[in-house]
Amino acid sequence: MSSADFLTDFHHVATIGATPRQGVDRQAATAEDAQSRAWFSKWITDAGYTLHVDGIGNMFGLIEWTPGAPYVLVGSHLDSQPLGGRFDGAYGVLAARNVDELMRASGTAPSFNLAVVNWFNEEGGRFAPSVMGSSVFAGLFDQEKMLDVTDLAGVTARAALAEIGYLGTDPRPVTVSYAEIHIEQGRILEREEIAIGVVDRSWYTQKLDIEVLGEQSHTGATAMADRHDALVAAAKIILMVREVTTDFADEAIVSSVGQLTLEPNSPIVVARRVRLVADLRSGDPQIVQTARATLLEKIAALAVEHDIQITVTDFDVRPIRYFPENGLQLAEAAAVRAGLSTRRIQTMAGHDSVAMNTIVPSIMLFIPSVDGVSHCEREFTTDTDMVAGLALLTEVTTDLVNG
Ligand code: HGY
Ligand code: MN
Ligand code: MN
Ligand code: MN
Repeated sequence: MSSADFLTDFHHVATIGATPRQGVDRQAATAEDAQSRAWFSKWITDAGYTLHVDGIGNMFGLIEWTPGAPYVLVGSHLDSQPLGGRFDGAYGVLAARNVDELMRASGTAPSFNLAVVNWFNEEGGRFAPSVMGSSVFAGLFDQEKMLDVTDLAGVTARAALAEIGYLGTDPRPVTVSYAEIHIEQGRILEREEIAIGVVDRSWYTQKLDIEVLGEQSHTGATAMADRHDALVAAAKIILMVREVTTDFADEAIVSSVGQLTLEPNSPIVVARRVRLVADLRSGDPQIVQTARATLLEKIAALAVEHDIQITVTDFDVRPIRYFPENGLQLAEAAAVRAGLSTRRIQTMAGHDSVAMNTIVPSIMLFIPSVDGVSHCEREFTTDTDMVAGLALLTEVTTDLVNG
């Protein structure tokens, strides 16, 4: 495998579930996800790896150089957001698969074996919460509960995985360490013209599940004074979620409502029910807590003003997690060998490595995102930056495997 082979493979995978504007739509356990999984399975087995699929659809390609030795796990995710980017996740899976052929022969049998992983449902667009497969692997989420999670059409993750033939029963590899490379999805590396971000910690993130219950009525016959319009109140909440960030320094907290469901969603009916999901993230947990308290206060006042019922439930709460110092230094030393500039960086996006880091020492690496955009079809990273990252991941993995 050469970096040219890697690029050929990467640009081929970008055609699976491709969208009209150079994005991909491979939501977890959809037919498009199944296509990328089928490609991954063939690619892994053709290369002589053993394929395991576990009980939550995580896919592992195992190479056993040293019988009985535990595994260094390297990978990311092939699933995407709706109309998402073709680099998010897929880059890390493709890079991982190429590492074994590029690793420098150390002459002695490696201390550990290598496993390449494609995690189930990292994105959480169809089945919430995100980072699902790796969080089950790490014991952070209960597998059966996650398999019972439903999408907006009421389909369970279990049924969806069974439908595409990836509800597995294979054992999970005994893992000693984890490495992942990923696009930054922000604009720091690009702005500072740095080749590699070495992730030292994650942000504090949490979501608010907000249900607004008004009263369904006729948009024509109902007097305005008699309307209890759930959508009007929901609209005010959406603005509040954005405006609360102005209580703090610029970019100290980020928040948006990204998902809204509306009932009955008829042009001649005043809305009865709206469900909103708000995503709050900050480098400082206290800021999120303060913003949350402000929102709850304002929402309570809104419910009285509009004489409607509003319920707010916290979910998907993720504390800041720190990556181990020796892993950071291993990555930085490898980058020096590879001739790549680095800086330490806090990730604002969720990643499988953040889950894995709760059970084994993990290393998370970023390469630049053009314009810092992601989770959209415009997401872009250059071949040069991807190949540089592949070289670094190879160096890091060689070190990890040789122990
Ligand atoms: O949760 C996240 O931030 C990730 O992109 N799924
Ligand atoms: Mn990702
Ligand atoms: Mn993502
Ligand atoms: Mn992610």
